[in-house]
Amino acid sequence: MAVDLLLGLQWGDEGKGKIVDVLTSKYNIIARFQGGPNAGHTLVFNGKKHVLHTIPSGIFHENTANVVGNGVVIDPVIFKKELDKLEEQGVDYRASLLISRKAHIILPTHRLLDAASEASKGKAKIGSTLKGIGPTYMDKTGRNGIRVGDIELADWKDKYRALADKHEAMIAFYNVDIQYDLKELEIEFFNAIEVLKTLKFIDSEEYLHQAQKAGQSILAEGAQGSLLDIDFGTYPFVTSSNTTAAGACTGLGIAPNKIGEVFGIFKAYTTRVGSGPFPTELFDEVGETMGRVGNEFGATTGRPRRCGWLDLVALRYACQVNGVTQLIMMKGDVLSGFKTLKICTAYNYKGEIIEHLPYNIEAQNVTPIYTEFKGWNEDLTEMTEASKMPKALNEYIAFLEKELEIPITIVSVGPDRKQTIVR
Ligand code: 2SA
Ligand code: MG
Repeated sequence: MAVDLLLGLQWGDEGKGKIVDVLTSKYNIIARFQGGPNAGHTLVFNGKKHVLHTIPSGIFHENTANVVGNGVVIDPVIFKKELDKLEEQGVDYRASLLISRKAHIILPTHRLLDAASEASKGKAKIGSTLKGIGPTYMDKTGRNGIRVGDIELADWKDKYRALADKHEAMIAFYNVDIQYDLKELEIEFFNAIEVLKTLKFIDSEEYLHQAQKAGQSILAEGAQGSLLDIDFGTYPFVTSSNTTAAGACTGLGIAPNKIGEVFGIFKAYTTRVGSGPFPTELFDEVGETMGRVGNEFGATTGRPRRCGWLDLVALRYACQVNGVTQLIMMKGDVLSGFKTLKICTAYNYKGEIIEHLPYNIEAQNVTPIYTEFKGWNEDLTEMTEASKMPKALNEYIAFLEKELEIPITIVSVGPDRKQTIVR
């Protein structure tokens, strides 16, 4: 069976966790392929909110296997906290949670390096989540990283020490004011490593290959969003992994010809957390309302998210890079009550009208060109049928489908599993 992908098409926080949770009953396996504890996937069901960072969003379903793939970076300390939360809720993850031996480990010093790098940049900082993501992927591509499989080896602590010592020298080189007690951090780290060791480590590419051969269905769950992709995002204000479809191939060992549906998920408007260009960003009360009604705060860091109108130029680009076959529109309910809605359909880029995403979308080069739409006042949060959707919402959706030439098959109207309209 083909492997389906679910990817964020904007700057993250599109609602991937919720939709994976909604779709999980159709799949035998949910697999994460990139990112790590920088992600915050929020799921709401039975009146309770759950936030996952590294663990795949299928974990609350019995009989679903959850694979943390080779492309993911794992912080044992945060991972342990996630496990503790699951245990508190009576979720039995022991049989269903599988971790790739090739996934890289985030060390305490990676987190410190992230902080030092950000502090050294001052105003030009990336606005990272400070989870050590960048430094860990640097060690991966620099061929210095420590992988999950290493901690099964007798001498891995020597490798750890050498790397942590090098990191300390690097932190000193940044010459910024970072206070830390590595001894203390290491106690927590090595305790968490022992917990990690009690879980099932697998050769995940082989596991997924055999599962596929046996006819099992697999959904690859993306983290962050396409515009945060290390290659195709708004570099350098991006994360350090490939968040786009190709990342699922390298992050799980899945061949491109084994990919089936590509679910692209986007918000009916746009948000971004952290620094970097955002052409349709709003600094007025419209943006403020979106943030308030949409409860736009980082699920990992609690930072307020910047808000703005839907950017079709960027969305078109993301659909193209990912080969999206079905679109899922989130948070339609948040747009209820606006008299007029806007969609950015082109950019004025240095005086020229363009419809593709240029190399540089910094504010001084790009002015968004908008098409206006009539708003709707109906509360959508109780709506469960497409036939009940207001006319203006249908027009908004029809316009996007026509422009993107991809069907919008799901419209989400609230954070709960139940607040989902299938079209
Ligand atoms: P990092 O930590 O090195 O990956 O940060 C680099 C940039 O990537 C952005 N980034 C994110 N953007 C949106 N959501 C993310 N996850 C959390 C959430 C974020 C949070 O679900 O809300 O809680 O703040 C995420 N992870 C990374 C980040 O803001 C930087 O711009
Ligand atoms: Mg999120």
